[in-house]
Amino acid sequence: MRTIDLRGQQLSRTDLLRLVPRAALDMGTAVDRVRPLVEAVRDRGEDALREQARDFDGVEGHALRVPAERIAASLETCPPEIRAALELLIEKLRRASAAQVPAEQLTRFGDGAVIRQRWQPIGRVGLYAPGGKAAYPSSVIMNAVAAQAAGVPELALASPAQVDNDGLPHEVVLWAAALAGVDEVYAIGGAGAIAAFAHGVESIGLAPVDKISGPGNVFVAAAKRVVNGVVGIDSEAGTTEILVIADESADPRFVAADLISQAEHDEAAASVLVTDSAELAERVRSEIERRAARTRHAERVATALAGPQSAVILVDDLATAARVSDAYGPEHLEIQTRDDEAVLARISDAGAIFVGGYTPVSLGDYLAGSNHVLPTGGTTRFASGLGAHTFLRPQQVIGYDRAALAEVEQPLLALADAEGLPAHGEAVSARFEAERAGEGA
Ligand code: HSO
Ligand code: ZN
Repeated sequence: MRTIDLRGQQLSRTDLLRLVPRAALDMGTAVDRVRPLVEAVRDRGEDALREQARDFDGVEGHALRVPAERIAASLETCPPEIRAALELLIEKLRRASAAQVPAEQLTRFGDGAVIRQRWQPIGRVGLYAPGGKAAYPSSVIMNAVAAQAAGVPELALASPAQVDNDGLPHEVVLWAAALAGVDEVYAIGGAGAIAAFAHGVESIGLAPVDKISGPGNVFVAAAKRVVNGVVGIDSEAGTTEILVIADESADPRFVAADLISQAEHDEAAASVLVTDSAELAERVRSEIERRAARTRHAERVATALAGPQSAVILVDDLATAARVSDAYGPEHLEIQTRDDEAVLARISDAGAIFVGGYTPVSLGDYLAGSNHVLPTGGTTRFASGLGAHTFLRPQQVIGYDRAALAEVEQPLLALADAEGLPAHGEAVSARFEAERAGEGA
């Protein structure tokens, strides 16, 4: 990991935005690469999907739609401890997701003037679970349970076809779909899946969705950006990032293990340590060296940690560490310091925040009860993680009676006049014309 030494410098927010490490492949480039794939699926449907499955997944002649019976039957091969773990995840996530559903709100401006704000679920949602370098049953559940908590009536799931599962998605993905109660599943991956959700694919009975959610690599995130507007999307949940703010009180073994854990996802994953302790930085480095060599995906981890997106950043104090973190806007932020709450109070931009030495990101990836589909690439400045709210739209329902309308008539006429739109005012006055004609007589 390279070192970025920011000590002894007065740095503005603009400086920090420039200095924080970022991935070599930016979203703009990824968007240019996936646009033709998305357009091919829009224009040629199933044929284009089959070409892409052959080129990217190495699969041909497979069923693009997984038969519902096959999803249910998959559970027969699910080992009991995995099933129990998936069920525990579902149960915890259901509780936390239910708490994300806001109650209907009522604002009264007098007796006959009421505004109701109701939260309306999206009608049909496409959920994506990646399947390239790993299988992601946990992501299936993160998506499905959040959508179900919102009351979404129709869910479709897509995950890449696997050579070693007869062109079906990973078997573990089918287990998760079965346990979460998702029975519309497609063996389609990457940008093609996003395009198929957005535009629909008639020949396989895939109707277009209203919103797409789910994590993926940078190309999946880019494809979501391309179809945004045709359909809604959740956040741009691209390649994983972890940023740890730690001081000398942190345990270097914990910090190292957590930085490695997210590097395991992808060569382009980002692991960043921000610390005011050069000594801790050194100890974390040697822990990483020791651990990273022994882990199963040692090569991938080494590439991710050596990449331009990963770094150890040295700062003068934890207040600066918080500013650096905000400039980065990490998907996952861990705080392991003497006073975590004080650091937390300084943080504005992060997808999810893991407080204290016993709250590793991988707890949140699986079983904290929180959702692991989170914004990346600095988009935490304006986007949030997935939750029931992702699938809900606030709708205002307005109801005024005659007296309440009469009460605002004059100021409304003044506004209509100010905007030069008199027919707007007349639409209100028209309701009182008959009465006034009577008065005048
Ligand atoms: N850390 C990933 C989620 C995940 N990890 C799934 C393991 N499985 C992105 O937040
Ligand atoms: Zn993870």
